[in-house]
Amino acid sequence: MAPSCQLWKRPGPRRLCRALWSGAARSSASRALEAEPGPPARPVLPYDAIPRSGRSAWFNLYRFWRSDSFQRLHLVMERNFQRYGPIYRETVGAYNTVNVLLPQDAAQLFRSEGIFPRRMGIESWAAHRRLRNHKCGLFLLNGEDWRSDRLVLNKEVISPAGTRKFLPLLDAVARDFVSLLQQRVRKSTRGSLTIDLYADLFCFTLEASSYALYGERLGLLEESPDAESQRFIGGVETMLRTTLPLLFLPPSLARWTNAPLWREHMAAWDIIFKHADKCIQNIYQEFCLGQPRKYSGIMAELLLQAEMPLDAIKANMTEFTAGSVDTTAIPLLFTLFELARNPAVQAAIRKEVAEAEALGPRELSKVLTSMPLLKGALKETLRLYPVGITVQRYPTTDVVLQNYSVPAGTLCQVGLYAMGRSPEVFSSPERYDPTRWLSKEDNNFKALAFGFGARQCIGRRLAEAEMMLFVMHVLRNFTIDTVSKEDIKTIFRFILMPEKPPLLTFRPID
Ligand code: O4T
Repeated sequence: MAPSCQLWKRPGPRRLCRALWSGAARSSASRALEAEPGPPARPVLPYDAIPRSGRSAWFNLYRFWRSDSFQRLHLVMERNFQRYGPIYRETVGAYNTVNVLLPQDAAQLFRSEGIFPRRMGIESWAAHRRLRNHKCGLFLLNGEDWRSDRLVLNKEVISPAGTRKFLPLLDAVARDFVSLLQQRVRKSTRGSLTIDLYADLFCFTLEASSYALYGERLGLLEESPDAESQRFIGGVETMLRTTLPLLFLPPSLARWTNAPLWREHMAAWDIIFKHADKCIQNIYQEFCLGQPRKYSGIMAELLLQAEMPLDAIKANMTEFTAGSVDTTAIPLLFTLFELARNPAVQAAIRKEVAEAEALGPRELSKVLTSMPLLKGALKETLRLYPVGITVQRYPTTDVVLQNYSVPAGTLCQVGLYAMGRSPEVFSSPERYDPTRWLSKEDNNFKALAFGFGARQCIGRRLAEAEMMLFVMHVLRNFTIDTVSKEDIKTIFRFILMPEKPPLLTFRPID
């Protein structure tokens, strides 16, 4: 394929393309953070000169709706970048955005996000909270309300000290999952296990997150996982799937044009809140009867600290419970698949895991930091399969992106799926190569699946630890293989998902 730099048939000197791909551009992302941007090489172009995809907003919305393009939004964006260049404007319905994909532009958005970073709100989610008189959690809050909750939650959820406390809980669940796999292998005559792990991975992430959040096991890794938890997992999936079509329609319009979709969305939310409420009531009751002596999860710490009212704790615990299932299970599935079809990478990581284990029993956080190749594999997975396909920000000041002036308050998106597969950003982007993250090469603003800055994903450390510990224990005990070496087709349902989960074969390592 021609270097896609030439695919960008946009006006502007060809030397611009060459300049973009020289080392100069790459280091500019890091320079962009230090020095104030120098005077623009050329006069800054006006906002209206930014290339635009499709003309009429409402026709675009209709086209998207008819061709169900919402589920291929990531592919539509990738094609648009190839057609219009590294920046283009999109208007779909009432929704107008400037899309970029180069690290240096992500750095610019970071520099102009202000102290209350914002992403596009989700009206159907906020409408549910109002209807049911629930408080909003971090994801839906903005401004001072967001910041005060975030500062309290950071200590227990994402700080190194907070992470160190919940690591042992996640490790126990990862070990139990491996025991469950070993049990199943023993039952099969062939001494191996070929399985669609999709449902089991959701059970693992729900079990692990619930243990870290509430300090109690749900018992999902036994042979007959409990029905109520299965309903919850289904509820999260339904809620995410029904979020997408509602995203582009104002809820009032959605309510009477798509009553069934709206009803399904509300019902899914009610299942989610019911489950989270049960977990919260259990621990709150025990907490009132006697404070726990040892660490028993994030919620207990928040209750002990009493820096946040109970209804705010509940709103955020509900978001963490529901937000930590699919968003961690799906990258795990993609990682196992890529390790299965890249046996050399799998062997190298298995060797790294064995060497880390040979260093003898140590604090888990030290074990995890001694496996850079495994960490790199997770970064490769999130490069090729970013769970959230964009990072959104509203710049608080006018910002210059690709030499165009973008007014403050304009919704800007970094297209992560397109960035991760762009040969202008990653050499041989199709290769699953964890070592690319180890080199001293400038990787600034290239690993953005968890966002950046003060509003980056608060569940980041929880998700990374769950994935690292899971893959570490699985590779220590099994080889992973897959029949189909073909790429997995992806669809976007508010999170990026596999169209069809792959079959994986696990063989015990005696
Ligand atoms: C927003 C959040 C935490 C609730 C139910 C959530 C979810 C969920 C999520 C977590 C990343 C994302 C990406 N979308 O880029 C995919 C479910 C809250 N969540 O899945 Cl109550 N991490 C979503 S994003 O717009 C943040």
